[in-house]
Amino acid sequence: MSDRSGTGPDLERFFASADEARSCAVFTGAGVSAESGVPTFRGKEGMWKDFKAEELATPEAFERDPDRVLEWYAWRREKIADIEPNPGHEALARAEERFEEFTLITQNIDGLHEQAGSRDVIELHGNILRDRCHVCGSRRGPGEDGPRCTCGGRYRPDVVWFGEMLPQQALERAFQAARSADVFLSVGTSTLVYPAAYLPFMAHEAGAFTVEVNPERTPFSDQADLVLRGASGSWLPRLFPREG
Ligand code: BV8
Ligand code: ZN
Repeated sequence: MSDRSGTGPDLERFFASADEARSCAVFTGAGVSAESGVPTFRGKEGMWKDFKAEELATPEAFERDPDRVLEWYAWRREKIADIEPNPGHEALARAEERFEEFTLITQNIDGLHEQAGSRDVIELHGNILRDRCHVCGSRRGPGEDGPRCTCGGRYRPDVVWFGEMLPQQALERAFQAARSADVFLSVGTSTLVYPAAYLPFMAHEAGAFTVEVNPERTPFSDQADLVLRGASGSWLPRLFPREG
């Protein structure tokens, strides 16, 4: 039997729904990686603070001054080069076994969910460890360098910039998972960036038991069935404890 020590009324409600649930979907944002040392976007130590997102994370910025944008991403790759998954990532990797159907949807581009053992992660905003040709879209993994693709186009990080479409298939799968989840968790996201931020609202509309895990309020807080105010690294291992 899993360790449900320290179960208060909040966790009771979660376990009651989770025990009944056939399908679970979890939606994560930068807050889940904060405890691994990755700065969030909009927090006080946020990485946007020296730059405006619209300035750098856009195709216009890349077309106007590619070197400046690539320098910023090189700095970010530096910052996440030797980070490790934290107990929150590990708990979500364990959560897969707990449900007949489990979908992990992330806005994060740091690859930490896969590193923690999560399989089949839906990366709505891409992955900073890969490059993509800005012209023909062909991808390459980390370590391959040289600025240009064989088609002549410049390589850029394989992430979704403001004003760019999200990968259509990934978005469709995420919408489907939100609509069919019995339990939906929204963890570590300011719930400000669309269309990803539709997901918790869609799950709530479709009747899922919705949980928000975040030390601060978000636009979704009032609709969530259960709000767990605090860090994902401490709440998630309690929601998905080690078995045994
Ligand atoms: C689209 C990848 C249109 C790149 C990112 C004007 C012009 C153009 C578009 C728009 C516009 N106005 C609005 C839009 C739409 C725009 C948008 O939503 N803007 C917002 C700001 C209003 N969206 C887009 O542009 C999207 N594309 O709409 O295309 C279109 C339509 C048709 C045809 C063509 C085009 C693309 C959006 C994707 C942008 N890419 N990142 C990169 O990273 O460099 S966004 C960026 O924000 C990251 O992906 C990040 O994941 C995402 C969301 O942020 P969060 O993850 O929530 O992180 P944040 O720091 O905000 O919050 C952290 C949270 O964690 C906080 O709540 C904090 O309390 C909590 N926390 C802290 N510590 C912990 C914790 N929680 C738990 N535990 C802890 N320990
Ligand atoms: Zn190309």
